[in-house]
Amino acid sequence: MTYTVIGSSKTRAFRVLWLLEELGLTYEHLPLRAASDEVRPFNPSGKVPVLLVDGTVLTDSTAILTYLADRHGQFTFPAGSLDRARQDGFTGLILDEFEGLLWTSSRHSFILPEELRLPAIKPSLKWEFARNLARLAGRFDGPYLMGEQMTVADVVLTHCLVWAEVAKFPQEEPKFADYLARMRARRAFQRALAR
Ligand SMILES: N[C@@H](CCC(=O)N[C@@H](CS)C(=O)NCC(=O)O)C(=O)O
Repeated sequence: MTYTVIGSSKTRAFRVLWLLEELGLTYEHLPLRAASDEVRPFNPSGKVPVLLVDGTVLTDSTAILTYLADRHGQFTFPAGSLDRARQDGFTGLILDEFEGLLWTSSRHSFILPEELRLPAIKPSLKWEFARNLARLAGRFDGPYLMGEQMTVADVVLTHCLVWAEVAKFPQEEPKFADYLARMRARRAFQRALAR
């Protein structure tokens, strides 16, 4: 299998680079700019990440993470198990309750045409983010979302917490401050960051 990751580590491509590092796999990295003409032949929307697997195009970071975890039998519970259904529930929740808010904020900061940006939306996004994080903290025992096993849901959550820091979203849950520090200290995370 040859893997080629398209997208800079400053985008959601980071998730894919990090998981590949965790899995100890070799890969090529093309840090092409999101929404550029170079990306469109692979993904008509221009969105990254894209993963090429022996030339086959895979899109959407969560689908790519799930494929890699299933394929290599790590960072996931087996498909069809109840634990996997709970894991996928966490992944869906993170996309819905954290990534969605961050991405809406980004779109109203620098993605949408300037005349369509509504900065007034940001306080409500930040309020929701803080409420959702407090709610998740209430059901988080650690060390990972699913307990003792780190899964793709942790890759997505950690990436959202880093993104929240950059976007100046509130993160006042001590449990997640500790979690983020532990995740960041992972060698694979550091290697992906160095890309
Ligand atoms: N759901 C997709 C979203 C990908 C996405 O929107 N990526 C951003 C960079 S983080 C992008 O390419 N934006 C360019 C655009 O929206 O035009 C995924 O998780 O891969």
